Amino acid sequence: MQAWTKPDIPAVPGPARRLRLYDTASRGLVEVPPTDGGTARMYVCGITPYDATHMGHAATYVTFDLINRLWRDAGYDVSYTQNITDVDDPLLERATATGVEWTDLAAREIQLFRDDMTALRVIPPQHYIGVVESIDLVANAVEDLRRAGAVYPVDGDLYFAVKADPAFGGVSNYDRDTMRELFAERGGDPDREGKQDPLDSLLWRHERPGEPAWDSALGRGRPGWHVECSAIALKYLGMSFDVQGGGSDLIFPHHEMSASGAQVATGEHPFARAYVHQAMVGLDGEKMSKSKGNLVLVSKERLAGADPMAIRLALLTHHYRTDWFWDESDLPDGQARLERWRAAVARDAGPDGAAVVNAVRAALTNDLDSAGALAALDEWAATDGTDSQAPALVAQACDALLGVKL
Ligand code: 5CA
Ligand code: ZN
Repeated sequence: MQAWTKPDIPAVPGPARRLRLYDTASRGLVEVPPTDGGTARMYVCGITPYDATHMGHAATYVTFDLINRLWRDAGYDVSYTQNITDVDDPLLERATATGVEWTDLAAREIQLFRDDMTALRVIPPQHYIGVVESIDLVANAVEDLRRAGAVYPVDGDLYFAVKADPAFGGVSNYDRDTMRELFAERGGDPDREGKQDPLDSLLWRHERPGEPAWDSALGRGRPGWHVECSAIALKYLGMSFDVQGGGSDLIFPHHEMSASGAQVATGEHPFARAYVHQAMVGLDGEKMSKSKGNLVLVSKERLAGADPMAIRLALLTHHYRTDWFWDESDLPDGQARLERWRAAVARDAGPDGAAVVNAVRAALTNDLDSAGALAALDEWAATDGTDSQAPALVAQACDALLGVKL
């Protein structure tokens, strides 16, 4: 699948820093990649394209964009893969409910997502991979699991036996009761009869009337959700890549299951070196979600005249590991900050540019302290100084490190 337009990324002078991120699996900060130089590899779970990009999605993709930018700043080549869940129950249900072809709905929403990402200056992945174009890949991944003895049928569907992975549970660290509850809430089927363990997850769903299906060695049907991300990540990144990312709603079951699937299929561990999760963005006291419909949409705000850089700044005000609620003052505040910074970089001189860039790098590489980075820049913008190089340097750093073009 074609991704979207890559923004320019200026090089920023001065010493870069190594990135430390909070890893959900080990419950602590880890340095990723663990060594200097070479390629840093990241997989971020992409959209299910049945509705437009909301501020929660945007927060997620901007967070992982910061990681991408900090790695590039530190001299790594970045290999970035993102999937698109372009066939799954919620998409098919929405298409039926609104009387459109599911393929048309997906194509329309994917294009809107590309436009939103381009406007927000998010660096595109090198591999932007849909499930529909990966049916054989996913079917082969299920075959690999079958060879590893981890697959059994239930009424013609195929299931992954979680007991095949001795490390199962090690991504989320949740207890069984919590896992079971979240599994039921997030697309799982703990109570289906015929399963060996309530937590076993669907790998392949045999064809049902009125549903899309593809021929494969597994029979006619379509892939389950989790195995799509194991298969796509393994093909484009390989095992033990640096960062597996997504929103915290994916910790369980999705990231637990996709890690287990890859670990059992390859006999290697771990799937990823760090599991990094963006906290949930909500509206009016509830998680923002396509299924609830309580959405603030990036495209709608853009259409109403919002500067995408003000949207980006509004998102960056919040630390990625803290849940927060979108508020109607967020966008005007982002716009006001953008204008202050634009005026500041238009000056002939300002306070020490190298010092503020150093402070921005220090904050961001410390588990993406974007609020700390913004505070350093706010202070720089509000202070007079004599460094005539500073305005250009600060504008470059905002662009390259924060993705905010002034
Ligand atoms: N296609 C799957 C991942 S394989 C999926 O979760 N799609 S999604 O469209 O529902 O979400 C896309 C991305 O945005 C995921 O990484 C998800 O965790 C994240 N996300 C969804 N809602 C929010 C929210 N309210 N706040 C922050 N991130 C969110
Ligand atoms: Zn995923």
